[in-house]
Amino acid sequence: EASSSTPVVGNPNEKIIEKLREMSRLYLITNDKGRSIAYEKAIEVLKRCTHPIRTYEEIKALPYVKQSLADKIWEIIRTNDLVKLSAFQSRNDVSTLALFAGVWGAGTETTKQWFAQGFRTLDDLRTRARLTRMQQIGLKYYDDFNTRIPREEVTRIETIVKETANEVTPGLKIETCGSYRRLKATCGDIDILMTVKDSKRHVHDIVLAPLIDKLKQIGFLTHDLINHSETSASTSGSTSEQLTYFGVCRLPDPGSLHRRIDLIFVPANEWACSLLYFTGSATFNRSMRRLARRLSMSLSQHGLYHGVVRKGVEKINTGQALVTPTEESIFQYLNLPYRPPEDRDH
Ligand code: DCP
Ligand code: MG
Ligand code: MN
Repeated sequence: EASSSTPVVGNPNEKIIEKLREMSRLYLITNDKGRSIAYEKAIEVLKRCTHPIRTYEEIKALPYVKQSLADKIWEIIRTNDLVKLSAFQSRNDVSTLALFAGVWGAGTETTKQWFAQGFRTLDDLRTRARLTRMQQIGLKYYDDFNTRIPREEVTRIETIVKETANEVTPGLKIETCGSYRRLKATCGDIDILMTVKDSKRHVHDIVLAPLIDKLKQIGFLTHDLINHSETSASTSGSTSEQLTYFGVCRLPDPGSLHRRIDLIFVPANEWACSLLYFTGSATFNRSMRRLARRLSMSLSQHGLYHGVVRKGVEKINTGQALVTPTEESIFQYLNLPYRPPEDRDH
């Protein structure tokens, strides 16, 4: 997603953070995940810092900040500028890749290809590129999808989904996750997690599919992007599967924008681990997984396992699943004090 999250008002290092955030975003766009993550880590460290950083010694004292990054932070403090960033931003390919990255359904490989094929504008894509059905929708609603959603609108969207779900299958458990659950003022999309008690696999197919149908009937869902609730109905055998639906929705008011919505249906025993995962942030999830690894455990959206034996990155023994009825229980297994969603940006 091209948009960045809401800036923390009043952070004493906001100017530095802003520039680092832009660097991280551009590295992601040019497919340099490693550098992008290094910048994100530095941003999180700075966010936690309650005083303005003024000296080189203070920068060097920050955890996770390596030499080259420390030099860049020092440059921002001294000159209020970052030469590398300006150079980055003025690069023809980077600004075009950034523009193309805003097309939902286009990854870094695709945007790179489009650039190599000589496309430079959204109009070029519209008229000359070979687009998947998802990318066509991403392009059509380019401005809508890149406009962040006010919290109040997410609440109204959530209400419609909850009311409709309750008509179709009473007793569904539903929680809006992602940035909304982390109490952000605006959200990039809407992430809704659902489960039903004692769900067996076949129940998923008779719950999610009718809900999607009903939401289409009332004109709320306008387009499908990815619908794994349909495909999974035809594939048999696999157990404990999460069903995902990625689509587009819109409130009935005139002038309301098309919004990206994810509906995720999970088995009841995976609820807490899924809730934790889909609440994020992605950075927080990475550090939780890293911590689990250090404790010979493994954490995913499906569950928490202990007694995991690894050789390098490979798992020699996948361990045993722990019972995780709540998010709190996951924190407990990892010997961590509980952190509410709004404290999970890092
Ligand atoms: N997630 C993750 N790693 C990813 C993508 C997602 O761990 N690469 C998890 C954490 C996210 C959650 O899924 O918080 C939802 O994904 P979103 O992309 O919707 O991210 P957010 O809801 O956090 O932010 P936004 O407001 O941009 O939607
Ligand atoms: Mg989201
Ligand atoms: Mn999402």
